[in-house]
Amino acid sequence: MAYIKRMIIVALLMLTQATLLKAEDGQALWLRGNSNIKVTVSGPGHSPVVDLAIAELKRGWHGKPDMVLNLRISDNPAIKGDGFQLEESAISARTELGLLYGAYELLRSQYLGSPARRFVSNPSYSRRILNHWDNLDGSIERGYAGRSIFWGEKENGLSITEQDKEKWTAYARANASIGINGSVLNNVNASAKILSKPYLEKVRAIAERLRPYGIKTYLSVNFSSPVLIGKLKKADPLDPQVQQWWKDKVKEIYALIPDFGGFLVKANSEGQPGPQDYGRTHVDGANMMADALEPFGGIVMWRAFVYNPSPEDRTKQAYKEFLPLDGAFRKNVILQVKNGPLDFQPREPFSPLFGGMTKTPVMPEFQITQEYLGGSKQLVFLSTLWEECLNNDTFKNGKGSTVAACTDGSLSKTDFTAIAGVANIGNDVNWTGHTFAQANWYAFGRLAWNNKLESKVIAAEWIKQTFLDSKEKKTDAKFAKTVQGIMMESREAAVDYMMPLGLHHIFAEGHHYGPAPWFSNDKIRADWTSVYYHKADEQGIGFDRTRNGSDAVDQYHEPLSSKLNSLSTCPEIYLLWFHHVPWSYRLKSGNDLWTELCLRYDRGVNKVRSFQKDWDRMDGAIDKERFQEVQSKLRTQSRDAQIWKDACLLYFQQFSKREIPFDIERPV
Ligand code: GCW
Repeated sequence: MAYIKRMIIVALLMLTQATLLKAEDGQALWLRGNSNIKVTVSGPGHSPVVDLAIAELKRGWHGKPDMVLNLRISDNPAIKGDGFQLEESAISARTELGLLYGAYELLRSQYLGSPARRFVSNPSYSRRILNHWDNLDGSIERGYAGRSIFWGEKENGLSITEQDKEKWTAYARANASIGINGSVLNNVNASAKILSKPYLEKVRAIAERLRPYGIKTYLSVNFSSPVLIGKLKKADPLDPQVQQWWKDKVKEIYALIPDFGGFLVKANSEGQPGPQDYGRTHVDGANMMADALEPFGGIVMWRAFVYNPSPEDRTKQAYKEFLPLDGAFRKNVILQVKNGPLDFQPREPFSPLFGGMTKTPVMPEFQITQEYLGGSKQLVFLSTLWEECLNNDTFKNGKGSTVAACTDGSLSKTDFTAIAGVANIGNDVNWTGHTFAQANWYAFGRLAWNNKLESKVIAAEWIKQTFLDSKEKKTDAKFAKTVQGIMMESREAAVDYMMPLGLHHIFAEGHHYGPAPWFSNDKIRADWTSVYYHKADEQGIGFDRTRNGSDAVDQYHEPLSSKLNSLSTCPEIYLLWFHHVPWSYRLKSGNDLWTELCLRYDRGVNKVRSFQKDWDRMDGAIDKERFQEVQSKLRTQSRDAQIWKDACLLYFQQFSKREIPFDIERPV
């Protein structure tokens, strides 16, 4: 009897194992919805995009069997751009692409088991773009998921294999499924070679693969290209020969890629060439390129990430540089601004340029790749960081002028809107290195489509599509809830164990992974060292950006500027960003600053340990391969969080000269 019982249990176990998703599912991202349920779909005639939409619906249908679904082009005024309307038996849109997006949305809601209802969905931004920091030799700047899926001089030169093409198609499909409609194929630290004939030929081949999925191709360009690959002596934007060179080049590009999107430019930033090399302004440089692109409908995304060696607080420089240029740019130029005024830190206040520029459109740049958030070693869900940025109130036109409203056209009533995310994609089998880094790619796309979506909803969607079967079981619900909890707390945990209370850029030089608050080197620029940012001394710690200090607070509108300026009203999450605070200062918790700092670091470490325990309990809920990968990475994260805490507390203790409280774990 006992034997039979045992056999039944073994058989049941085998059965459950068999229904678990397989490890290859990492490759399939959130697109595992194949089904055998029959549906009949009729479309408005044949075209590559409509045929794709129909094929996707047939492949992933999880709705009522034997239904007849209608795709139709409609001029319903409620539908905007590539938006769509879903009904029980129809998808309508103004454009064919809208039908494809509607198809993906319908499939997603079926898979997630959300009830079918009639609704319209319009994109928040008209351009939703990935920026690849891929170099032409196949390496990726700040990439943690292998080598480039586009380039690779040493391996295969400019040749293109069938495998490459399949990869590009899979890439395009994944992007389209979440609404991304543009890709910048190369690093903003751009090689001029990208504009040479053989590279443009390859760009054409890539564009052909991306086009059916509605993804436009863009390129990062080097401002000195006319000198580096042309025969010109200078790249002065006011020189007619230089202007002609760009016009000819743009013409050549459009002959190959008729729907080419435009240029992304990093100029006069971190050693890159730019118009200032010739005594010209950013406007002169951007407008020259804009004029060349305009006849073809192309745009210029001009980056605002500029800062120079000077005694001026680095976080103030971009605003000072660009605000006087507001309104002087051509109509097809948009300013691309990182979410914070410094550089993709675990937490920054929003960039004051979002609320500052009134005439020139501004687009947010988020970093999906985890340069400052643990690379592909750490589980950090970035959606909450972006949500926080988008929801910040700039007070540009009074209350409610959020970063989202300043950039999505709702304040300025423009259709020329865009958002960019620095991609975390490489040729690793699972695309992003860490399985959970896929969630950041997914979240970027979802927020770019709808900047009001909540991170907890995005997380739930991603978890179910990535790990779970469409038919929910009891164990699934437990897994989903646990993992959502981990994801939702992960970014705050990272802030706590790396840089709590507004600390920033105390990273080790170069790799930006571990701590080095001690890093200071007289031979390099002050703003490239950590001590510059935390300014710890025997009195206290933090960067004084108040009206008595660098006065960065006044780059924000009232009443925010005064709120940030005063120690008692400045939100504690930004305390040491804006204030040099005495060690004995009492925080809202009642603790003095030193004690609170210790508790925050400790809280961060303990959070990661709790993630480990939660994850361990999920053994058996998903395939072994992804389970073990995440388990092992959480171990690394937990160890490294402790290194952060110990390093920072022991270093800062030299200044605070206070005891580390005995109720937290002592540094080892
Ligand atoms: O975040 C910093 C990175 C650089 C990057 C630069 C930028 C592409 O450390 O690697 O260069 O910003 O955004 O231009």
